[in-house]
Amino acid sequence: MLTLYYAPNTASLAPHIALEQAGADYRLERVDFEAAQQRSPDYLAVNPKGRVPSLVTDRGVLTETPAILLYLAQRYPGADMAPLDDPFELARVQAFNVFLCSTVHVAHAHKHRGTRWVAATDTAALEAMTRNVPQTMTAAFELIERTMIGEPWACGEQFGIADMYLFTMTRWLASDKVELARFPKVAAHCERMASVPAVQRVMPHHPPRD
Ligand SMILES: N[C@@H](CCC(=O)N[C@@H](CS)C(=O)NCC(=O)O)C(=O)O
Repeated sequence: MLTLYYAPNTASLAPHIALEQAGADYRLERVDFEAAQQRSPDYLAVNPKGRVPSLVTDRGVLTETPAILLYLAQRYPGADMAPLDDPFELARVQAFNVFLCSTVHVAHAHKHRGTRWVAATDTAALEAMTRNVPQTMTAAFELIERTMIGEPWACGEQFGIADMYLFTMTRWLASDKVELARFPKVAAHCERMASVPAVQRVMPHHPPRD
């Protein structure tokens, strides 16, 4: 039995979809951000980084969304969530996901989590970081739209872990004040994702948040 520590509509949506797509035996533990539960001693004992997602496995805890997604793809090969037998194609999927993790997620985090980078007392810097989020998220999604996204799925023919992660971040655009309609391929991908049964099953756990 796997346990996914999650918070609604955060990066943890992606592994949640993967667990559902895989038909995995799992349970959910919600981390209440409003109560700052991610920084509670109990949760820090699970994940010292104080972030979600965390996946508790029979061999220990996994963190970092791209790592969790690849683990699930490998643990459930029958679900065909990544091109496991093709090193080049698998590296392309990882490149997609690492870009989402290291660039898009970090750009988005500048909105509310600026104190990771500057002092909490530096309100001018924090406000400037928040103000710039629409621009940095737009730049990242322009790159995805123009140079990265495939048809019909993020990496081409095969539906899988990059789709789950891209969908997760696409859903952040509205709250980041970026119009999805600016990116027709990403918008079509988001619509396609909404019709995937595994996505439909998890969405009640992930209402939009600011
Ligand atoms: N690099 C990590 C980032 C995880 C992360 O920052 N998650 C956010 C939610 S989307 C979080 O837990 N934030 C809580 C906080 O910063 O206090 C990953 O890819 O899993």
